[in-house]
Amino acid sequence: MKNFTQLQELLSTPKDILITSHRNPDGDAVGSSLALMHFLKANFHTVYVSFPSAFPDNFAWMEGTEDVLIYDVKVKKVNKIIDNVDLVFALDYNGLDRIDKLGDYIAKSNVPVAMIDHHLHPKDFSQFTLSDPSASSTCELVFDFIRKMDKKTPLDIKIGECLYTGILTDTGSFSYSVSPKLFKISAKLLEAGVDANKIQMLVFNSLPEKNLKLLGYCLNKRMELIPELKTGIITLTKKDYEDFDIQRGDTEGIVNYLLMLKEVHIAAFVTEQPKIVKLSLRSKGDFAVNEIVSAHFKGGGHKNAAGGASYSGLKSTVNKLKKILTENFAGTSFKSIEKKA
Ligand SMILES: [Mn+2]
Repeated sequence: MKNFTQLQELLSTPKDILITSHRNPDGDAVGSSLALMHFLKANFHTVYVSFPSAFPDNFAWMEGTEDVLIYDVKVKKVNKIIDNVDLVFALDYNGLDRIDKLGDYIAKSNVPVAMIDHHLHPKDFSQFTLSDPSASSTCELVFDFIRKMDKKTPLDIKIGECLYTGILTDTGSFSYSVSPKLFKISAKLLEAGVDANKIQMLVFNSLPEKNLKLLGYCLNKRMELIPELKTGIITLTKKDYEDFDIQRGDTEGIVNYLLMLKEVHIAAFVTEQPKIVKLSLRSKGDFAVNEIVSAHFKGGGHKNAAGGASYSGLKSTVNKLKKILTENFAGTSFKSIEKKA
């Protein structure tokens, strides 16, 4: 970690701290933020947590969620907190532009920032930085950070549950981004008392009925396969959003179903939002979908999982994507990947 000693020094006496994570917080965002909150509180700091927007219901069981301040609805309160804290933690995002107006306010406040994150190409905005794109999750890095700060105290079970949740969701239940180190950390979390079955149930087996119906609809009515591009696309219109009463988080993970098909190497989930069209891309093997979204759809992410946006309509966005994939498919980069895959 860059400037770890200085951060350790700063945290050696009780401080006021704000922990932030990204919009549409996922298991890793919520888990890493709350785990760090519990750790810092146990070390006599005053800690606040704020996300730009609300988190899905299946994470509400984690201890501490009731204290999370959603910036969209608590702007003034959080701004006042930013004015008064000694330190802001930036977890699971790599630039203040990723958290919209919350990031603008933090940038203006000149408060020191400590970033812990695993996304590629971190921006230069933090005084203290733990950035490792090879890590499975921010939770994995928060585990490292906590152990580095305090080697002696046994890991608290509520910290363990939060960290395990982020690891579980960011690795698709240990199906990608895994490493020997990650399994060692996970083993330590289980030794601390984390019940892996319980968390699997709480996070993945607690869907409302409408989500399963929406998934069925996406696969049955909204899936397009393009064998020559090894691509699958699912689209949702504004009307679909109304018909299924789709809320934030309800479409999480749907794109991954496309990758279950042997012939699909690139998966796209394209949805019509009130003002923009959103794209979520996934891939198998070496095909870097983050390069596609950063070059053409004002987005970014990881090699195998990235997101972006378009300001043209749903159909023209899909057509643009197909054209880009056709060009990439003809290019040498994709052919070399095909051989490997
Ligand atoms: Mn993450």
